[in-house]
Amino acid sequence: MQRITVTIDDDLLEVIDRISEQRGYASRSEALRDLVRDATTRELAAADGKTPCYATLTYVYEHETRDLSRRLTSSQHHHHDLSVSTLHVHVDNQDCLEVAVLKGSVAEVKSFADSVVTQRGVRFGNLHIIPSEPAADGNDASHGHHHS
Ligand code: NI
Repeated sequence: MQRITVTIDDDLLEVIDRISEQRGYASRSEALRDLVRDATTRELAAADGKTPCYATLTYVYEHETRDLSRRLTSSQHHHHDLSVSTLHVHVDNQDCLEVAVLKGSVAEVKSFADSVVTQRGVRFGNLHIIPSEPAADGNDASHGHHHS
C-alpha cells in the first residue's frame, strides 16, 4: 500500500465522513478506498469501447454562464445520432438540470459525455452506461418487447 496526500474541499470531506459513518467504515481511508474502487470497477466494466450501449448523462449547469446553454444544445444537435432524448429541468434561478439519454458505442458515448461535463459551468456530471448487446437472432432488442 502507498500513502498519498490529497487536497479536498471541506464540503466534500464532510460528505465523505458522513458516508463513512453511515456505512460503518473503520476509517476515512477505508471509505475512500471503497468509493474509488466502485468508480474504477465501473470504468473497467465499460472498458471495451466498441460495446453498444444506452447511457444517461446527468449534469447541472448555470444557464447564465456565457453561451453555455447554446453550446450544450448545439453539441447535442451535432451528435444527433447519439442523443436520443433530453430532459430539462429549471432547478432554480441559476441552475438547469439535464438528463440526456444517449445511444451508441461506449467510446462514442464517453467521448460525448466528457465534452459536456468538462465545460466550465457544468457540475455534477455523471454518466451511467448500460451495455446493450445485440440480440443473438439479429433482431433489434426493442422489438417484441411489450409493456402491459
Ligand atoms: Ni433551464
